[in-house]
Amino acid sequence: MLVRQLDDILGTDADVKGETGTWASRRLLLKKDGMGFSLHDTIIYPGTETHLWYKNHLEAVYCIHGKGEIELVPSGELIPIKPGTMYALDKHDEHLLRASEELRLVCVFNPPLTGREDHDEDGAYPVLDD
Ligand code: 9YT
Repeated sequence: MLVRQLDDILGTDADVKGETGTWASRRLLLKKDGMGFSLHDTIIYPGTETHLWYKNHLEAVYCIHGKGEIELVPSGELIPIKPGTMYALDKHDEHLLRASEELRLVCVFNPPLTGREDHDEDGAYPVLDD
């Protein structure tokens, strides 16, 4: 059984800050843990917009704090995000994620991330081996 505390991850290699400067991802479970998914406690900084397009991954997101919205690309459809909102990018949906207040999101990735992945210019993560 694996037991981890967020406090033990802060400031380690599993505490990843995006190059965009718009988010921090505290990676609680990674590929090496053998669960078949990775699990992240993600902060989206207030007043930011992040372009995301996970071409190689499926992501489910559950908001536990804050306020924001998603704009789907190219349709422009707006989806509000507040505590209790879950969204799953089951179609590798391209989108813009905006935080009007700091968002705290529980994020699950399949396939699991391996470590310190950051977004490429399209907002995707590469598929990496350990
Ligand atoms: C919602 C989202 O995808 N934000 C970007 C960071 C990502 N969740 C991660 O690596 O934890």
